[in-house]
Amino acid sequence: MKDWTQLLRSLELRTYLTSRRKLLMLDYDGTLAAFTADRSKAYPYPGVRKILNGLCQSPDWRVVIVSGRPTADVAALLGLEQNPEIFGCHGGERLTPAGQVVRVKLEPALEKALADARFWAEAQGLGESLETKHGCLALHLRGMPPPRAAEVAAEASRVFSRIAHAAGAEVVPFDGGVEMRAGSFSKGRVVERLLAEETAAHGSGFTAAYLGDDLTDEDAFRALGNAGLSLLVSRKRKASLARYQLRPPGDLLEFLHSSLVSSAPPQGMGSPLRSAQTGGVEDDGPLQLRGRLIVVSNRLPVTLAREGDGWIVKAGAGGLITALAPVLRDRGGLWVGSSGQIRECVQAGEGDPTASFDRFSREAGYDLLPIEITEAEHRNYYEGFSNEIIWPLFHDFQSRCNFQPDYWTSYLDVNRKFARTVAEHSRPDDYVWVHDYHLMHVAQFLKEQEADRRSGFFLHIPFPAPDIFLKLPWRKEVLLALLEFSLVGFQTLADRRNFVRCLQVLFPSTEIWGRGSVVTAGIEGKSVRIGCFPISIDYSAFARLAGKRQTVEAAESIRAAFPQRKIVLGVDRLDYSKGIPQRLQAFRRALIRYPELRGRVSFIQVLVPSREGVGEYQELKNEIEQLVTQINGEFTEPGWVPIHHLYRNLARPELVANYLAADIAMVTSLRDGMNLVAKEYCASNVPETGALILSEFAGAAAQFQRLGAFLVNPYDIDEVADALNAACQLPLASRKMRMHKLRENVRRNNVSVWVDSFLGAAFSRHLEDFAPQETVQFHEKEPLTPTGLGMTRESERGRPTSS
Ligand code: ADQ
Repeated sequence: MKDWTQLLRSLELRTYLTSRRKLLMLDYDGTLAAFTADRSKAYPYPGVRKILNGLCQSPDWRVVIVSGRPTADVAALLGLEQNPEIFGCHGGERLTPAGQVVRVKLEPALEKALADARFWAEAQGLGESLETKHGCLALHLRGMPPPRAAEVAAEASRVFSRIAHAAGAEVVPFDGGVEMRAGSFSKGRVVERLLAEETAAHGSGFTAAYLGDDLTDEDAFRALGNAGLSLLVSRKRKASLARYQLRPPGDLLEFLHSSLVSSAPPQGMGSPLRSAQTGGVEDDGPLQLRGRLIVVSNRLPVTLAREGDGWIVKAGAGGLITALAPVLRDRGGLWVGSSGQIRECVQAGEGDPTASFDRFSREAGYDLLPIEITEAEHRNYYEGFSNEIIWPLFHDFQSRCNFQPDYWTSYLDVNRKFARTVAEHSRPDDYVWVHDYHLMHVAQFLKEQEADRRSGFFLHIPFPAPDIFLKLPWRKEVLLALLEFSLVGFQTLADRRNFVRCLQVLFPSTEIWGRGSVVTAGIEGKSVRIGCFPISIDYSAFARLAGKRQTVEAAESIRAAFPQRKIVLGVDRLDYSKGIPQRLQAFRRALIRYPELRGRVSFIQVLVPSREGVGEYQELKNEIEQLVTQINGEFTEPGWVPIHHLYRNLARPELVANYLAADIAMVTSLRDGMNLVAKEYCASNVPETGALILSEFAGAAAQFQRLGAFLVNPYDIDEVADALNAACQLPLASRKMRMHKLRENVRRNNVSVWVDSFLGAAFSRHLEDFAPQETVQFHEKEPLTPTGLGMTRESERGRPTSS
């Protein structure tokens, strides 16, 4: 059974809370109120009344209490301003919000059986412990010495059962006694009835949850099944049909409070941002973001295009902008970044596009603030320090580093320039979220300029182990600069651990507190939160596009160009970290080791031009082209060319059509922060027939390892060749099972969850809410020996379908 922190992060909770119509079914004793020796004093936990009062007034909610007690008892104990609907006596009576009581008619035989049972119990001297209810008789044993209670319970069960049998009544133990009741009364039936009523009124447009604590609630959990959230309210772990456990009263109150503010997601799911607007509870709730969100990145996430004589700014297609735009819009935020194009346009005499940024800002509902970067800065800060030092070093390519001191000074100057701009355009209550390795010193320079802002930093690329990081001539300065942020976020737990180890090596007095994915480090009087937040994509945007008729047709025409062949796809930005030559070598190796693949597999490698000004990238491009030519020269047969190489930027629909057409995606980076292509491929694979070969050294591997991706060491070309062969041979059912799990993972952890969890960690008082993340388990890799099932027949291959 999963706990509250897992429920908090679950899609189930999100789905439940975001539905228009919600049915909330609650047991009373043990669930909303603690058991007491005197049953007439079992009042709700403090805080419950206030929340239920709020929920009962909301038209979105139908709150129903389902109790074994008579309805009048429950109503009196609850003491709400307006009564919810109450089913008492296990469904034998119903109290409507208008105050009307409706009772189920009892059979004479049942009434006689109840009277006989009462007679027997009174004769045993148990009259004081009896509770007579409509259609039920309960014998309460709470407060009796345990051995005596067990003895009485056993005897009463035996006698009650004998009496009940002929009358069609039931005898059921409950937490604290034993009860005889009409056979047709059960909480499960109440749940079935409520679900039927809601379905009749709202079709599938409602969600449901049931909260209960004891044996009588198990019927309700069973009746609810997968139709809603089943929540066991209990301090102890116990066997139950419920899927989640809430510990009372803390978890219970948080759940109810999340329900009350459900127009905003609950704590840990971004509520710090949104509950401020919906009036969330302040005292023990999360810290609030009161000001605006200021996002800072090297480049603005927009593209500039010609429109007539002028320019038009369009939002980029990346997941980051999609996820952040609503938050920025809600809070009237600001995005600060360079736009090299402004300078280029002015220089080329094509006019000044600055005004088009203002126009974009007005329409988007948040501001774009372009920063001017000079050519020298571009060379030294961007191409130099960022891409000739930090990029290779952090990707473990230390021998590619060019540790030029000039690069360092330029890097600091540009970071200071960014900080100055942020300071000028922000206020003390704004939150500054800085992205990536180009801007690690922004918080430090904000402080230098006495601009006191809460700030967080997210590193999109890996963080290296100490033996590599220590090579950086400015290692202490970089670490100290990062410690000026109040939250530093990484893609994976392994990156976060590397960072902590580097701190411990360079600052031995470093102390780390906490567990889970966000911890706190104390260093030289400073404290900083350090967490891991695996980035993701806008899952539904990819899935939706992949389901469109035009995309499906485009995918079909790609497939038609490769008849009767498996399509293997690689999609990368041109970069040495992506391991493209090694992948081509592995493909060649597969054709040698598994000659039966020849003529049956076609490899499409899509490369997006990148950092074309940097010499190394030009060399890499040449190396890839030579390899493609060489392998094609070696294996091409009439009607079959092994490798198709595309060197261009693809528009999103074309990219998704390629994802949809591919049987296998190869993501074999030598090192990668996360790798979004892996996630995009899965999201786009709507028929769930594809297979993913994934590098162990991509951040995505930690999440995908146990879900059926083929994990490979990209340097081991034999292993990659084996994986390719195994993926080709994988039967349809296994492919479907694996891809389904992968897609579910991406769907649940989409980019909004990432934004929410980062900002949640920046503002939450409860860092323990952030559940631990997985790391790659190198010893758990599945063997890649051929399954012996042979190549899947073409007829088995799931065809893309339109939605
Ligand atoms: P990148 O190194 O750019 O990102 P990646 O995560 O794979 O790597 O993202 C590449 C993006 O480019 C994807 O969204 C993909 O769709 C797009 N793309 C690739 N080829 C394309 C083509 N030919 N045409 C159009 N689009 C193409 C850095 C880090 C990663 C980290 C991300 C996000 O290096 O490790 O995952 O940031 O944090």
